[in-house]
Amino acid sequence: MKMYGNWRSAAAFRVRIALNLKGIAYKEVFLDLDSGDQHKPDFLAINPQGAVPALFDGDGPPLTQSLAILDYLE
Ligand SMILES: N[C@@H](CCC(=O)N[C@@H](CS)C(=O)NCC(=O)O)C(=O)O
Repeated sequence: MKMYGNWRSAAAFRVRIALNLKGIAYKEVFLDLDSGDQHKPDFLAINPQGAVPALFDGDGPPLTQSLAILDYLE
């Protein structure tokens, strides 16, 4: 899996913790929220809400909203 996150995002932490507890391998792409990476067109194409986390499972569509992602992982 591939997750877009940020080191101080509580929502991204939620997903990171679940991925680690479940032993799911993932790669994390860190967005610099202070610099506005979340508002750049490349990321808005992934999550039009301009927020992390966003998770990709294989070639599937991007998953957003941390609680919905937790549900998906479960
Ligand atoms: N309800 C969303 C909240 C996502 C959210 O607000 N993420 C924050 C970081 S914790 C963010 O990306 N903010 C972007 C910004 O501040 O522009 C979730 O649980 O995933």
